[in-house]
Amino acid sequence: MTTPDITFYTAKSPNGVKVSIVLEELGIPYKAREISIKDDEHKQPWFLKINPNGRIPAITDHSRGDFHVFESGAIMIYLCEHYDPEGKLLPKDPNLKSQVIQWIMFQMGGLGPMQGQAGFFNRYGPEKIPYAIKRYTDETKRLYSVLNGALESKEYLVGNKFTLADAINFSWVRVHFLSGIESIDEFPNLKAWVARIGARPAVQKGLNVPVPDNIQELMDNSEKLDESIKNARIAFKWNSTDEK
Ligand SMILES: N[C@@H](CCC(=O)N[C@@H](CS)C(=O)NCC(=O)O)C(=O)O
Repeated sequence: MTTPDITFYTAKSPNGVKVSIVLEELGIPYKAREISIKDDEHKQPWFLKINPNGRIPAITDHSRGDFHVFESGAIMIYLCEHYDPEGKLLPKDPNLKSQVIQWIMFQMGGLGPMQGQAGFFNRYGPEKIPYAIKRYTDETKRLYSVLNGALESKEYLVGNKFTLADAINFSWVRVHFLSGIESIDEFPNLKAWVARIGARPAVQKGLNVPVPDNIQELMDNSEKLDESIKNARIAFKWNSTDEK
């Protein structure tokens, strides 16, 4: 196995911490490079060469000829293919591997986009549009119910051990509150799983990259929550309905 030498481009975000959780779980050395969304660093020509989609996260693997990877799910798979020889997070068994990839696709194509829109319309957007709020909140909750069902009598989504399937979905479900879904009490398996995954030491480390995690503080303090929403609106230029 090549000795890893990775730069991890990220910002405070559930898509970013998916990757830092994997880096920490696998003990891969990396340098985190915080990208300033507020200053549009992710839209600069140098960064677009790394991620043509102009979004975080992305990585550059210097030990493999400065190979760039963008899209969080693809980065997680890449890291396992090169730096997880035992198949700790991405099993070698083809059926288990397929199941993990199914849950990766579920998150990338479903949960992330739906919960992201729920958050936008519930908390961050410049207008409150009831139909959009209902549509994305209902769909996010439906996806939570799918996860809750899959976790019936199980501690992890695939093969009775922590894998990429858990890491990728956990990073979004844990911030349900920021998306306007105040509680997940109606999904008891999911709630217990969030606590279980969140208690892993490597997950805790990953959640604090590139800046300390403050989700609990935001849940406990409405003034801090309002301030954080205001800052996100400015950073992401969500203050008006004009196109960016
Ligand atoms: N599908 C992409 C989504 C990446 C994404 O949307 N990243 C957000 C942060 S969570 C971003 O960079 N936003 C910058 C912007 O909207 O200008 C992935 O999973 O990597």
